Amino acid sequence: TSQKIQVDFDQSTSVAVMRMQNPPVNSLSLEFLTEICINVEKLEMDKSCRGLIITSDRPKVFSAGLDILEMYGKTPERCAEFWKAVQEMWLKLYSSNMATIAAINGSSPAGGCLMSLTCDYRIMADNPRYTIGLNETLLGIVAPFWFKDTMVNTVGNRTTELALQLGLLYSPAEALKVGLVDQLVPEDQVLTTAMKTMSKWLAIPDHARQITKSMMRKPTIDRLMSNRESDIKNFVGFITKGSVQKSLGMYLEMLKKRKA
Ligand code: CO8
Repeated sequence: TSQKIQVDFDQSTSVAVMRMQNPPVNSLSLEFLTEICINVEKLEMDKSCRGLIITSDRPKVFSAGLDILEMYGKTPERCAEFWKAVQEMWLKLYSSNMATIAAINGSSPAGGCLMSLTCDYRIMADNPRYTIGLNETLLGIVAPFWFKDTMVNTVGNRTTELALQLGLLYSPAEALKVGLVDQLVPEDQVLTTAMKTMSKWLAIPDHARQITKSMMRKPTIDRLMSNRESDIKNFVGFITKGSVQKSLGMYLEMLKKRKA
């Protein structure tokens, strides 16, 4: 049992709801990523669990993405360990046999957006204060090829090209328009809509749905699977550069100032 992830599995519906509760903003630290992976793996192995809904227990934020502090002033060894966990989270979720739905009840930048993109369907709260997108370039960093692939698979090449270069953070209405999310609902209906939608997905025979999902995603998954080590090297080499560390430091400063 963990404190940062709360899983409620309902035997009668075969659906698990995974709530992220890592204050203040569900940022994905090494420890938190590890907990997510352990919990997803447990559900994956439980054959009675057919559907997974991922949501946030925090107000206003689904997930702030990767914990920037895990990439700032850390040793190369630690960075490598962290990146391996990010890969693991993506691999587990993107290749899950469960039907997965992201109930996006708050902002979802960068790694948070990636996490929701691994799901089969995305429902977002229709609150114009929330944003979603792969905004890495705003931090002076670059979304890796498999982040890019996941986005291309969802919204196509041109939209991804614009979004990634400009670090676009979309409002819910804009996200719906480009297909980054599938549906908008009032804030208090995100989870209930996810439950209702899940029953539609679970009406499809599992084996047919699973094979189809795998057919769609396998080339993308294989690309990382066969390049994990070089992707880690690449990340560590990039993130530990002085110029990149400087950009991250400035971004952290900006986050603090914005608050004050
Ligand atoms: N990591 C670490 N700390 C964070 C993060 C984060 N991602 N996001 C917010 N925080 C901190 C803030 O600095 C603040 O700290 P403090 O209380 O000490 O001042 C605290 O969390 C609360 O944040 P806010 O006051 O900003 O909370 P709000 O509710 O006003 O806003 C947001 C929530 C919208 C999530 C806002 O915090 C935000 O925009 N955060 C930044 C999100 C972001 O840009 N994330 C990108 C992370 S990079 C990533 O995920 C992919 C990297 C791929 C690597 C590729 C390299 C090669």
